[in-house]
Amino acid sequence: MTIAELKLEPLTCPSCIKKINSSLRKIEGVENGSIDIRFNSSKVFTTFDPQKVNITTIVNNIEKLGYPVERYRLKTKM
Ligand SMILES: [Cu+2]
Repeated sequence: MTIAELKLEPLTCPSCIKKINSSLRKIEGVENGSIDIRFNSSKVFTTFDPQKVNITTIVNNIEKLGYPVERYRLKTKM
Protein backbone atom coordinates (compact mmCIF):
# COMPACT_ATOMS: atom_id res chain seq x y z
CA MET A 1 0.00 0.00 0.00
CA THR A 2 1.09 3.58 -0.61
CA ILE A 3 0.33 6.55 1.58
CA ALA A 4 -0.20 9.80 -0.29
CA GLU A 5 -0.07 13.28 1.16
CA LEU A 6 -1.41 15.85 -1.29
CA LYS A 7 -1.21 19.60 -0.84
CA LEU A 8 -4.05 21.43 -2.54
CA GLU A 9 -4.55 25.09 -3.23
CA PRO A 10 -6.31 26.60 -0.19
CA LEU A 11 -9.78 25.17 0.34
CA THR A 12 -12.39 27.85 0.71
CA CYS A 13 -15.23 26.11 2.53
CA PRO A 14 -15.77 22.89 4.48
CA SER A 15 -18.14 21.43 1.90
CA CYS A 16 -15.15 21.06 -0.43
CA ILE A 17 -14.01 18.30 1.92
CA LYS A 18 -17.23 16.34 1.46
CA LYS A 19 -16.99 16.71 -2.29
CA ILE A 20 -13.40 15.47 -2.46
CA ASN A 21 -14.07 12.70 0.04
CA SER A 22 -17.04 11.23 -1.79
CA SER A 23 -15.20 11.39 -5.10
CA LEU A 24 -12.07 9.65 -3.80
CA ARG A 25 -14.10 6.92 -2.12
CA LYS A 26 -15.37 5.81 -5.51
CA ILE A 27 -11.89 5.11 -6.87
CA GLU A 28 -11.05 1.42 -7.03
CA GLY A 29 -7.89 0.82 -5.01
CA VAL A 30 -8.31 3.70 -2.57
CA GLU A 31 -8.51 2.21 0.90
CA ASN A 32 -11.89 2.70 2.51
CA GLY A 33 -11.63 4.82 5.61
CA SER A 34 -8.14 6.06 4.81
CA ILE A 35 -9.22 9.41 3.43
CA ASP A 36 -8.39 12.28 5.74
CA ILE A 37 -8.86 15.80 4.45
CA ARG A 38 -7.63 18.70 6.56
CA PHE A 39 -9.34 21.98 5.90
CA ASN A 40 -6.83 24.30 7.59
CA SER A 41 -3.75 22.93 5.84
CA SER A 42 -5.63 22.04 2.60
CA LYS A 43 -4.08 18.57 2.71
CA VAL A 44 -5.46 15.22 1.66
CA PHE A 45 -4.09 12.01 3.16
CA THR A 46 -5.07 8.67 1.70
CA THR A 47 -3.80 5.12 1.33
CA PHE A 48 -4.08 3.29 -1.96
CA ASP A 49 -3.13 0.01 -3.59
CA PRO A 50 -0.50 0.84 -6.25
CA GLN A 51 -1.44 -2.29 -8.20
CA LYS A 52 -4.97 -0.98 -8.70
CA VAL A 53 -4.58 2.78 -9.01
CA ASN A 54 -1.78 5.29 -9.44
CA ILE A 55 -1.23 8.76 -8.05
CA THR A 56 -1.98 10.42 -11.38
CA THR A 57 -5.52 9.05 -11.31
CA ILE A 58 -6.00 10.39 -7.79
CA VAL A 59 -4.56 13.81 -8.68
CA ASN A 60 -6.71 14.02 -11.82
CA ASN A 61 -9.79 13.05 -9.85
CA ILE A 62 -9.27 15.90 -7.37
CA GLU A 63 -8.37 18.45 -10.06
CA LYS A 64 -11.42 17.49 -12.11
CA LEU A 65 -13.51 18.68 -9.16
CA GLY A 66 -11.83 22.08 -9.41
CA TYR A 67 -9.12 21.78 -6.75
CA PRO A 68 -5.59 22.16 -8.15
CA VAL A 69 -3.01 19.93 -6.50
CA GLU A 70 0.18 21.88 -5.75
CA ARG A 71 2.33 18.88 -4.84
CA TYR A 72 2.25 15.46 -3.30
CA ARG A 73 4.45 13.02 -1.42
CA LEU A 74 4.28 9.25 -1.43
CA LYS A 75 5.36 6.78 1.21
CA THR A 76 5.29 3.01 1.07
CA LYS A 77 3.40 1.43 3.91
CA MET A 78 4.89 -1.86 5.12
CU1 LIG B 1 -16.26 24.40 -0.69
